[in-house]
Amino acid sequence: NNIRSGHSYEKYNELETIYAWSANIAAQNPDLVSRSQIGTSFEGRPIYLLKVGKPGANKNAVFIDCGFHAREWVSPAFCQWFVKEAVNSYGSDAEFTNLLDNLDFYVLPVLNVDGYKYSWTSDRMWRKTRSVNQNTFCTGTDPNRNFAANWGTNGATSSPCSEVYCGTIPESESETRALGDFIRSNLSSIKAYLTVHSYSQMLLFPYSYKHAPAKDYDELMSLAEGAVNALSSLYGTVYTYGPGGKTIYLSSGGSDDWAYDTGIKYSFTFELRDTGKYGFVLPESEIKETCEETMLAVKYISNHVLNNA
Ligand code: PAY
Ligand code: ZN
Repeated sequence: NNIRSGHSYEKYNELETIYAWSANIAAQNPDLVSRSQIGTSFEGRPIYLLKVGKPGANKNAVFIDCGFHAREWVSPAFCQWFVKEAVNSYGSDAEFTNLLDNLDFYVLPVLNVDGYKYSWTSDRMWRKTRSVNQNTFCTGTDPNRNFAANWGTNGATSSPCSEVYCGTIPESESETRALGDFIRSNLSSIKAYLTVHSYSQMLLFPYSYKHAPAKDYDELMSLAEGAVNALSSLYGTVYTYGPGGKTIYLSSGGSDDWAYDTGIKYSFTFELRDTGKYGFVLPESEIKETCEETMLAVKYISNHVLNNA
């Protein structure tokens, strides 16, 4: 696909390439895709959001973000893949066409744009944002510890040098604030919140900040089971699933718990391939299979949202 020379769905793309790709795919599919800027990063970069779906009145929406953590490169690759599949499937694949006719998908290809850039130029293992902290040379806040969900407690610290630094206040980061503001402004339509990370091969739902079960535990557990079964049906990839706090570890300030407590029932964190062999440095040769299998889980959840929300 030569939308732009240099862009490839089966490679990791630089930030500028993703920016150009997002402009182009919107320009080339105006009936299905539109791009807006929901904020600006600490270092001044735009944070773009794609709205994907056939325009219509009173549509419910599924929100998908990628690139919270800089080093999790397969995550932005998935968001790009999702938009490609949507535009290629509309009008030819009955299931996806139905989803796009009846739901909007908000796709945020890279939230932590400064961190993503830094992971290409300076430190492949960078995780956090790139905001400057007071009284230290340590840089950045963990965007997934920076939301108002038991903020600053389990699995987070107030030490700016930590990889899980929670920031000075909830949504202290321009990136998390932009996300929070957009979701609060569109709360009546957004029925699902999907945040895409790597790695571990897990599908997590609230809560991560405590062991107590969420009110919707039974429905979320069976939805996660169905989504994971769909995912595994393609290549046999083994996923574990369950509440974050019991399935991976306790952590506070996560966007999934915040979205859930804000009223978005269908709130999930995907941890894509692998289970640690390559970890964050998943080879490009696995992008295609990773994205294809993840599509099945996302479509499974979206169908449930369409039929139940
Ligand atoms: O919802 O429980 C949750 C989030 C858990 C993730 C987090 O720590 O924010 C899990 C990690 C991530 O994707 O950032 C997992 C990776 C492998 C890590 O850095 O430990
Ligand atoms: Zn992550």
